[in-house]
Amino acid sequence: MCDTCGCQGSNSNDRKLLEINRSLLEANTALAKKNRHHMEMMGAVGINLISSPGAGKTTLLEKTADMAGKNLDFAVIEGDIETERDAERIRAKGIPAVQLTTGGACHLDARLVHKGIHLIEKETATGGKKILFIENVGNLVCPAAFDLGEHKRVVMVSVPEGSDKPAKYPRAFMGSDLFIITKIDLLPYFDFSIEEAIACARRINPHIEVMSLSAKTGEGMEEWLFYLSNLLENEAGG
Ligand SMILES: Nc1nc2c(ncn2[C@@H]2O[C@H](COP(=O)(O)OP(=O)(O)O)[C@@H](O)[C@H]2O)c(=O)[nH]1
Ligand SMILES: [Mg+2]
Repeated sequence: MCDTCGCQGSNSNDRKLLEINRSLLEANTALAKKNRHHMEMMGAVGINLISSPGAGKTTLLEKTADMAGKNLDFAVIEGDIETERDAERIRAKGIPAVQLTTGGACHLDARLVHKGIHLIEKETATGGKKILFIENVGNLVCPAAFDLGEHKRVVMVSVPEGSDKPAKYPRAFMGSDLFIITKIDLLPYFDFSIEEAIACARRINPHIEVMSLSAKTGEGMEEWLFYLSNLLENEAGG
């Protein structure tokens, strides 16, 4: 019984909820392991892109296609609550893309991504090393809790969002390999502090790599392309 209000039920209900959540997450982790193996069999390195809506995930992928051209083999699994729009944007660049819609859920899970991997496999050439981007649903909270089977997790914050976001959404930074500060062409118009954002992120995750770029002007994009080609060199199995 709760000492403060005398209620009976809430503690046992909370415990049941926790148990359900735990078993859901365990099932997700098991399926994520299979996804990772599946991607490795395809010669693919999976990258899970996490950010708030509008931070520039799809634009970064479009610019990656523009700048890398045929030098980088990649495909995209798009995640959104509704619409095929992001997959259409990627396909317009000549890059294979499939769209997953969650119908309301604020994150992708390993089960949906499993479906996406089967769909994208039909769209991509067999053999050769490739990057498989998974653009998560725009949200800095729930996607952080779900392993999709990716090899690298990239968290993005754009300049207009403010440099305090790593401190406010620590879980997204805790589990990420790379932090990208996007839209740096807008730095003159916002009081965003790159130093503060990096310091916040590294207080949470001292090992997180950091990059800053603008997909609009192309500033910082070379470092990103270098990061991707290194990944293909060192991580892809195919
Ligand atoms: N100024 C500026 N705008 C950007 C940049 N990257 C994306 N945007 C804009 O931000 C908006 C959201 O971008 P989008 O890629 O759809 O974000 P997503 O929801 O994270 O996929 C669009 O209007 C883009 O044109 C950038 O580097 N600089
Ligand atoms: Mg998008």
